[in-house]
Amino acid sequence: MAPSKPGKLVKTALSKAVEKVAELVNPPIPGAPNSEPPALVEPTEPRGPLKPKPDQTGPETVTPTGAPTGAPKLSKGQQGEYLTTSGGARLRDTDHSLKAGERGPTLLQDHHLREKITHFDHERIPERVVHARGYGAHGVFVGYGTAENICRAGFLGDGVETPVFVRFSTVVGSRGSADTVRDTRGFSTKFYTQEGNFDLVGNNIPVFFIQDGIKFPDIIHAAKPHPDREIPQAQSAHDTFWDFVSLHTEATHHVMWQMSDRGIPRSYRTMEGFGVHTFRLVNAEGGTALAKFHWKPKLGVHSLVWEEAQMISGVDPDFHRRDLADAIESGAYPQWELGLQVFPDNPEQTFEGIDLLDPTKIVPEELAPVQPVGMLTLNRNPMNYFAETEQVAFHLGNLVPGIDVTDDPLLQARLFSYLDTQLTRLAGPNFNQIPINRPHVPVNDMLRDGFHQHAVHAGVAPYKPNTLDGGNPFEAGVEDRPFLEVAQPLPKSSKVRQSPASFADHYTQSRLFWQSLSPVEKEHVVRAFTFELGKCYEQAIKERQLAVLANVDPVLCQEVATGLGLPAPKAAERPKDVTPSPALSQIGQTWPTDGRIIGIVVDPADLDGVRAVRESILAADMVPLLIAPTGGPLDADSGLVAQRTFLTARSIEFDALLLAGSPPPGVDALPARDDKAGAPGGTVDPRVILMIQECFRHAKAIGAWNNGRVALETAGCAAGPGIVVGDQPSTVLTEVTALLGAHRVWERFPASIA
Ligand code: HDE
Repeated sequence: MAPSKPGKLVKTALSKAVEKVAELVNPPIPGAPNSEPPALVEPTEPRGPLKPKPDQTGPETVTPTGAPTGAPKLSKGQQGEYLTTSGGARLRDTDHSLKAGERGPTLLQDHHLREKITHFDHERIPERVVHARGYGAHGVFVGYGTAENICRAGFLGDGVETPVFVRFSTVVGSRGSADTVRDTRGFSTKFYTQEGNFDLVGNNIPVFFIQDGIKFPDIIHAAKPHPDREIPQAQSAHDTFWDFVSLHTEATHHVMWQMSDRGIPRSYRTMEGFGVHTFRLVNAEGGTALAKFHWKPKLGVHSLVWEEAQMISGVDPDFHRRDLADAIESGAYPQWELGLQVFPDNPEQTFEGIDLLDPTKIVPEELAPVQPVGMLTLNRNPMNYFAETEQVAFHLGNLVPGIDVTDDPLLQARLFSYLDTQLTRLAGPNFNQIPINRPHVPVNDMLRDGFHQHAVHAGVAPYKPNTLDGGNPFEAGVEDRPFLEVAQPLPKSSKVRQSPASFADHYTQSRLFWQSLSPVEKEHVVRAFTFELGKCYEQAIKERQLAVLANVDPVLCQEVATGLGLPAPKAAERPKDVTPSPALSQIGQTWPTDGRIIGIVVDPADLDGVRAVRESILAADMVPLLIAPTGGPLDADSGLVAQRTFLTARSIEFDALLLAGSPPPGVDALPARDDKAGAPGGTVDPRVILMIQECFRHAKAIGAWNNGRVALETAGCAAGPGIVVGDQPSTVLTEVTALLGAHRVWERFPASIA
C-alpha cells in the first residue's frame, strides 16, 4: 500500500536524516557527475531536468540591464520534460534523419537535422589570445572597512558583502592544455558591487615581463609555440621564448619568478595574487593615495616540484581545476585576504626610490606592509563552464568610484585591449549583457543594437541632450557617487616614444628576488633555468641568457652554466647590494592543512586502524583516499570503499602517503595489464613501491604502521627526514600532519647553495 501523504513526508524526512548521518560517517568523495546517481538502464518515464549539484550555482538572474528578476537561477537552464527544437516544438525522434526511404538520401526538408548540425558546427568560439586555459568559481567578498580612510569604494566597507566570480588561468597554453605547466597564473576577480562591476585582473606574480604594453604582442608571440611546427604547447622551454627574454632584459625579474616555485603552484588555492600595477585610490574627501593590490591565500603559498608537475600534465592535465572544484564541493572553501600596500601620492610616483609606474618592480613588504581590507571566499562551482567561465569578460576599465588607474604604460595599453579583444571572442559589442558579465545595478548606457542584443530598450532618445525621453538618462551629480577621474597634473613634457630613465634597471630587483629565497628555493630556480635553457636548440641563446644571469648573481649563473656544460660569463654590470625581503620566500613557515589529500594504502587485515585514521583525517578537514588492490568495498561489513586502486592511483594525487600494510602483488600486477607493474617478482605490489618512491623523490611526508615498514624498506625509503614509522596509526598521522603544515620535507634533500 502506498504511504499516505503525511506518512510519505515522515518517511522522506527519516530517509534524509539517515542519509545525513551516513554522510557524516562516510562523506561523499567529491566529483560525482550529477546530483543523482544514474539508473543502470536508460530511463523512459519523462521527468524534468535534474537539479544542479548542491555545490553549483549560476550567475545572478538579473536582466541585461541589471534589474533583479527574482527568477530562480535554474530558469536559465533547459526546461521541461521533452526534447524540443530551439523553437520549443516537441520532437519525436532525434536518432534518424528524414530520408527518401530507409536506404535513400537525406531530405533538405529535415529542419531538425539542419538545426542540430548547424548549431553544432558553430559551437566553438575563439579562445582567449592569452590566458585561454582557465577555471572559475563563484564566491563572496566581505569588506573589513579598514580601507575607508583611503578608498571610498563601497564594497570595501565594513561587513559589506559583494558577490564575485573569479577566473584562474595559465597564460601561454591553449584552452585544452595542461594545468601544471611552468607559467604565470592569472587571478581575475569580478566584483558585482552596488556601484557597478569592479574587475581586478591580476597574476600570481607581482611583476610583468614588459614595461610598456606595446611589447605585449612581442612577448606573447615569443612565448607561444613556434609558428612553423606549432610546438611546444604551453611551455616556455623553447628557443623563441629565451631568444626574446635574453634580448629584452626588462623581462628578467619576471623570468626569475617564473623559474621559481611560483611558476608551478600546487593549487589555485595556494597562490598569491597581485594587481601588479599601482592604482590610485580616492577617499570620501577626494584625497588620493597610490596602492598595490595583493591576495593572500589562507592556506599559504605552496608549489609542486618540477618532476611532479610534468607527471601531472600527463596523468591529470585538469589537476588544478579538479582541485578547486573538489575543494568547493567538499566544503573546504578556499579563502584569500585582500590587502593593500599604500604609498603617498607624490608627484614623482615613487616610493623609497622605487618607481611605482614600473610594472617590473615590486615594493618589498618590509618597506610597505600589506594591510588587510577584506576576505574573499569561493563557495560555489559554476553550473556551466562555457556560459560562465568561458564567457566571462574582464576589463580593467571596470572601475568603481574610489579606484582609478595610474599612468603605468602597461596598464594604459590594457585599458584598450580588454574591451577590444571581446569583440572577436564574444562576437560583438554586447558581451556585458551575457549573464555572467551583467552588473547587479541599473544599467542605462545609451549603447544600442549590435549583435546579440538582449536588452529591449524602450523610448526614442538614446542620445543626450534629449527631451523626448524626459531627459533620461541623467548625468550623476557628485552626491550620486559617480565614477570620477582624479584630476592629475601632468609634468611638462614632449610627445616621445621612450621610457623614463628609472625603468632602465633590470637587475637589482631580480637579484633581490634571488637573494630572498631559501637555499631549497634557489636550487629549484637553478634547476628550472637549466632545464629550460637545456631544452633550447641554439647555443647562442643559452650563452646570451647566461650573460643576463651573470648580471643577476654569479652563483646562479655559475650553477646554470655548469648544468648546461658552458662557461659562466662575467657580469657586464656589477650586481648591486640588496636587502633581502623574507616575504618573497614561500618556505619556512607552517600553514593550515585544510583540504590536503592523504592517500592510504590499506591493509585488509587491519581495517580498524584504517577506519580510525580516515576519520581523524576527515575531522581535520583533510581528504583521505583509500588505495586498495582493486575497487569496491574493502570487506563485507566495514562500510569502507576503495577510492583508488593500485592501477588508478598515482603519487601525484597525494600530499602525503600512509601505509597501513605492505600488500603483495595484486591480481592485476601484470606487466601486460598495467605498465606500472614493470618486471614481475617481489613481495610487495610494484605499484605501491612506485608510489612510495615518487612521494619520496617529491619530498612528501610518508607514514607507515604495522608491516607498512616492509614496503618502505622494499622501496629503499625506510629512513630519513619525513619518514614516520610507528606502531599506532594515530601517532603516525599526527606526525605526518605536522609535516604537511610545512608542505614538504625539504630537509630530505639538503641544498648545496647557501
Ligand atoms: Fe592581460 N590580457 N594583457 N595581463 N590578462 C588578457 O583579455 C593584455 C597583463 C591577465 O580570466 C586578454 O579577455 C595586454 C598583465 C589575466 O578572462 C587580453 C597586456 C596582467 C587575463 C589581454 C596585458 C594580465 C588576461 C585576453 C599588456 C597581470 C585573463 C582575453 C599591456 C596584471 C582574464 C581577455 C580572464 C587576459 C591583454 C598584460 C593579466 C588580450 C595587451 C600585466 C589574468 O585583452
